[in-house]
Amino acid sequence: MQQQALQRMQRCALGTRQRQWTAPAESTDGTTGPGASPLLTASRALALLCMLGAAGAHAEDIVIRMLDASADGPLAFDPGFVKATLGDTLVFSPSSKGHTTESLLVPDGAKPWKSGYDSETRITVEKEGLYLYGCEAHRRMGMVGVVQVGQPVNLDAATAFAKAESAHFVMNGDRLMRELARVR
Ligand SMILES: [Cu+2]
Repeated sequence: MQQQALQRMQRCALGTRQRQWTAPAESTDGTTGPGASPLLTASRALALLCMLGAAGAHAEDIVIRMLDASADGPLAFDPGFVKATLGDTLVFSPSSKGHTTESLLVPDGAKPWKSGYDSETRITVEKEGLYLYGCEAHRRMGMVGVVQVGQPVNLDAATAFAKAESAHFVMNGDRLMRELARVR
């Protein structure tokens, strides 16, 4: 069927020049053999690009590393602030050992999460707003992060939570408020 569609496109494209495309004798993909045509290859590439565009819809994987030490100090998620789009997937990567990821605050209707230790964890964000999260073992050491998805519809709740949470930190004391200040 695909071959027929390509032949139709080929005939259409070449019609004005009155040229007939003939299928290569030994090839079914149209890219090799004596009958191969650069135009057919181009139309195939175009069709492939269209398929990729439709399937991708710009949803992205966003990697957040769990680290013993980062540019922002010890015990950190890197990057500590992420701006994501609805449908993106956060990929928490256990780059150092001994960490987890768990949501501390999520927008209304969003699913909370809690991972085991040293596991890659994939979270697809399906509700707009701010997500605050931390590591179970190092939450009190300020191993926390912020994700913004679309508009920060729950900014007031997130700010109140972050202030209360930060009061318990024994290190990286200003990290959560700093990351939250990056929300736009
Ligand atoms: Cu940790």
